[in-house]
Amino acid sequence: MALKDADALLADRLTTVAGEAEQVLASLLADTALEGETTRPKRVMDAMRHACLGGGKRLRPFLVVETAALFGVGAAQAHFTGAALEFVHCYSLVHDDLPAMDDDDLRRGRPTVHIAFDQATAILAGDALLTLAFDVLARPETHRDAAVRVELVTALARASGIGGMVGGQMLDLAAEGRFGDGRPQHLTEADIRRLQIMKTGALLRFACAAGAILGAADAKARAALERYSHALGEAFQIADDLLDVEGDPVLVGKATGKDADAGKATFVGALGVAGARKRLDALVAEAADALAPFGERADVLKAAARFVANRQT
Ligand code: GRG
Repeated sequence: MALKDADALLADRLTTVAGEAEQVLASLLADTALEGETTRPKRVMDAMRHACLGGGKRLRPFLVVETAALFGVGAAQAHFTGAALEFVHCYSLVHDDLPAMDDDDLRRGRPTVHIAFDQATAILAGDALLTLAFDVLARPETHRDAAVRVELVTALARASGIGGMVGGQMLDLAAEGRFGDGRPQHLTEADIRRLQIMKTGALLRFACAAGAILGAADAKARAALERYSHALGEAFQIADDLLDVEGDPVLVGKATGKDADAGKATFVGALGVAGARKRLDALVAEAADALAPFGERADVLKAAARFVANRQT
């Protein structure tokens, strides 16, 4: 497929999947208490909906849906796993925005949860989103086979927990000098890569692994998607670092210029803007190469790597 056709297909798929994801998320965030629950207090439910609905590119659900499609799994089924992942992503943003973490007032162009509500509600909304994610993965609607559901639960727990996103966030805060003498640590490019692989890469890798898990993919296909998602994750982070330096806060939907102010070690800091752009090109090529075994069926995922690398939001 020509690049411009693949980009048009991607734009169409991103819009469609985001619309579907919004509906699934909204239905999972209903006020009605489920079996085993007593009641769902309205204030924290409102905060969870504020965190999850009406914004966001839904890149992670998109990756689950599109990788699952490679193995013949329908979107209606993949969306439950996509929603679970989006809940973890949204919880991480709510907690990351808190004053004790990155201290942001604006997210997705709207007040962050602790500004729109209060800090205690934001902490509880994040906690409830994280636990809801695993509730959703454990439901039969996610997959009829309980062994598949257990594999998804384990993979998401590891991607989001101490050896994944939470661990990466801790390394990031430590690198800022939060826990020592207050001076930022010097990180090598390899240190920055490891931090990124954990903090932002782990959830993106889970998104692609989830498609393969749902589709009972063989080891070769799983390895190809793992290679793709590694390249995509690094490209995503470099693009994020570039947006912080060069992005338009109105388009990005949050404050920019924060990394340098916080003394954060970033890819752009390590490689320079030109070096970061060169690395982005290499990662987009690597992502496309990794998907070669799937042929044209993976064109939309190749286009997603280009989109992630060039994104303005
Ligand atoms: C609080 C445990 C804990 C972890 C926080 C993800 C994270 C770790 C912090 C977010 C800081 C940040 C802005 C990282 C850059 C990558 C990132 C996750 C950007 C936001 O993701 P997008 O662009 O957002 O997919 P949307 O709004 O489109 O969903």
